[in-house]
Amino acid sequence: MYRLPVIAVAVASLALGVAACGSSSKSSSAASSAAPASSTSAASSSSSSAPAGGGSTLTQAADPSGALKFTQSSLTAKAGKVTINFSNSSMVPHNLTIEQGSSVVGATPTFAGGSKTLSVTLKPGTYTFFCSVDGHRAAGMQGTLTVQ
Ligand SMILES: [Cu+2]
Repeated sequence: MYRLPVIAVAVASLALGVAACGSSSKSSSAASSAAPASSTSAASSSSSSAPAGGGSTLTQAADPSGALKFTQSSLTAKAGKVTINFSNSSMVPHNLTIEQGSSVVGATPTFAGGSKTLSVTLKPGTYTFFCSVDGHRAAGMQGTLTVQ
């Protein structure tokens, strides 16, 4: 009768242990202080060495007056975990979708009035961000995200 709780605790702590190990081994490398080698024209598409932990936080906003555009047409981030705080204070529903080639790598929900946070792990490269609401991208609601 009292074996069940013991097993449950064991399983739970095992899961915790695995999760802790996994996340710490990825993010604990304290190499983020090293300056990136002077960027020779963005041709390096290889990701041989794992990106250092830390990551970048970006902010982006939809035009507050309701125009179909973002306030910034280009964003730059460091490779690794990229967090984007997207705010939309207008009445027009928008989202922020990130795409590389034709593959969506992440998106916020569509919303109006407020802000959403999107976290994605990105390798160096050039990405496109846009609003996937019908017609908005075509109207100009897009830009470039460069990950270094
Ligand atoms: Cu939109």
